Parts: sequence; C-alpha cells; structure tokens
Amino acid sequence: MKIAIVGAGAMGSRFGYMLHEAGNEVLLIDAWKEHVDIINKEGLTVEENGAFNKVKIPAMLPEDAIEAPDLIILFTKSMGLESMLKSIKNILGKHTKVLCLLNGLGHNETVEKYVDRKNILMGVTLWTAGLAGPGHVVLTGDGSLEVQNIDPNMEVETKEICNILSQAGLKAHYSEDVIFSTWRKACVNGTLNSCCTILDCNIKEFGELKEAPQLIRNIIKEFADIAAKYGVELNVEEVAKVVEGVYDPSQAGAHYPSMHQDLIQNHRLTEIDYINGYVSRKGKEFNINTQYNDLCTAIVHAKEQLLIK
Ligand code: NAD
Ligand code: AOT
Repeated sequence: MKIAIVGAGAMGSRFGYMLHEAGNEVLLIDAWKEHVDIINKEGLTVEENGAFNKVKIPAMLPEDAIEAPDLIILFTKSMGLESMLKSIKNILGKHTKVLCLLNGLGHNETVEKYVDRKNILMGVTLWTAGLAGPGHVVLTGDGSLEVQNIDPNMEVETKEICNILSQAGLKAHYSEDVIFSTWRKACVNGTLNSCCTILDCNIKEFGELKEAPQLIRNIIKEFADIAAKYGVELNVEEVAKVVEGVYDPSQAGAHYPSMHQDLIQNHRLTEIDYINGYVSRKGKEFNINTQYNDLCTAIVHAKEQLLIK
C-alpha cells in the first residue's frame, strides 16, 4: 500500500518505519527541512533497545509532494494540523483515506474542513516514540491503536486498513466507538503529559508518587464531567486503571510524554490547549468546575513563558 506519513516526527517516524519494514511503499512528509534532508541523505536512524538501524525511507517537504497515496497518516502536533492539511491539498486524492492519530480533542472538526467525510478515519494510539535529533527516532515499549471511520459506510475499507497496520506489528483494532476512545486517551494525556511535564519526570516515576492515584482521579473526573455533555460516558475508576496500566516500563513507563519532550527537553510550545486546556475552556462554557485542569493548563502555559524565549 502507498502510505504517506504527514508529520514525520517521533511518532510519524515510528509508524513510517514499521510500515516500511512490512513492505509498504512509505513516504515521510515533514516541514522540518533539516530532518527531511538527513533522512534522504543518511537514512532514518532507528534506535531500539540500544540497537541502531539505518533505514532508507524517502522523505519530502509538504510542498514537494504531488502524488496521492492510498493512505495518509496524520501525526503533526495539534497546533500544526490545520496548516499541514492546507499544505498537502495536492495529495488528497478522491480515494485517499486520511487517518488522524494526534493526541487531543477537537481534531475531527479540523480534518473535516479539508477532507471528504467518507475518507476520514479517526484513531488513538498507545504507542510511544521520541526524537533524539533530526533523522533519529528512539523507540521503547509496546503499544496498539484503535481506528474507526466517521462515515458509517466505510467500515469494510477501514477494517482493511487495520489489517495493513497490524501486519506491520502496530496492533490496530477496529473501534466501535472512536469518540469514546479519543476521550479515554485524552485522559491518559491529561494526567500523564501535563503532570510529567510539570514535575519533570517519566511515566514510571510519576506512577510511584504517593499523590498520583488521587491526582489522576481528580483530573479524570473533570474530563468525565465535560465528556458527559457530549454524550460520552467515562467511568473514572475504569479510566484511572487504564492510566495506571501504562506505568510499567514494558508499556510506557520509560517514556517521557511528548509534552515533556516539547517543553522541558526542546523548549517548544505544548499541546496543552487541546488536552487539559480543552476541558478547562469547555468547563467555562458549560459552567462546570474544572479546577484541576485549569491549574494544569495555567502552570504549563506559565512554564512555556519561562522556558521559551
Ligand atoms: P514531534 O514533535 O516529534 O513531531 C511533530 C512535528 O514536529 C514534526 O513535523 C517534526 O518534524 C516537528 N519537530 C520535531 N522536533 C523538531 C525540532 N527540533 N525542530 C523543528 N521541528 C521539529 O511529535 P510526536 O511526538 O511525534 O507527536 C505527534 C502527535 O502524536 C501529537 O499529537 C502527540 O501528542 C501524539 N502522540 C505522541 C506520542 C509520543 O510518544 N511522542 C505518543 C502518542 C501520541
Ligand atoms: C503515551 N504518551 O501519548 C502513550 O507522549 O503524548 C504522549 C503519549 C501511551 C501511553 C502513555 C503515554
């Protein structure tokens, strides 16, 4: 299958690498020129459990891509999604499926502005990845993903895409309710991304803190209150158990969440407004108390001001 990874940073490189190794025709599309140039010149460096592998996968800037693939996987940061969608208009073919795997809430509305509904697949993933520098991806742990079409008529095509992803070892499951899955994953990020960033620790270290159990339940409770306004029922205890299930290093314990990678490691703006900030904004709109999410959002924004000059 011809697959373009649009936003080929840490996660895009992981998915691109795994799909390429499984025999698909993969193109990495990214706006970071240095990254694209190094991948084309030296190959993508894949570091996995201390072993290094150089893999030849073609990479391109968005404006240079002209051929419509069968599948586009979107893996930009939330803030870059809309501008990226604008810049890849040329490769959105009549039958090109577009799978959005970004963290955060509200992306379906953005994708629908640019892509025909019948071609849109939404998903969430528990895979992780990091970038050690341009052209160098670091992989740890295990993962899976959930995917669903937003047009009810596209179930068969979507299940075929799940098969392609699973053949590459990505463990893709067809979701019967991706909106629910998106909210549940937003709770994972709303607890771990913001707390690990504020506390400057990885997921395992966070999970060992005596404050962690109550803290995550307080944050998740507010996500659940807002989700209920959209007809999504989140059971706080069940979701807390999902979060606690990734503390183990065999899952995501060794991982520093992407928000930590952005702000603490690279002094870049975060996706906070699409995660805790989303809940905080909706809390004001619906007059619901979201004090934990308000505080997480304010502290991360304050830290952005301190670290980004
Ligand atoms: P990333 O920051 O690695 O890549 C996103 C974009 O930022 C890419 O276009 C990349 O080229 C660019 N970029 C990265 N470092 C740069 C630098 N130093 N200079 C200039 N540009 C740079 O993002 P990611 O971690 O792959 O996340 C993509 C999406 O997937 C996000 O929504 C994220 O929340 C989600 N996600 C991430 C992980 C993870 O473990 N990293 C796990 C699940 C979901
Ligand atoms: C994560 N991490 O989603 C993934 O880093 O943004 C991220 C992210 C799966 C399980 C736990 C954390």
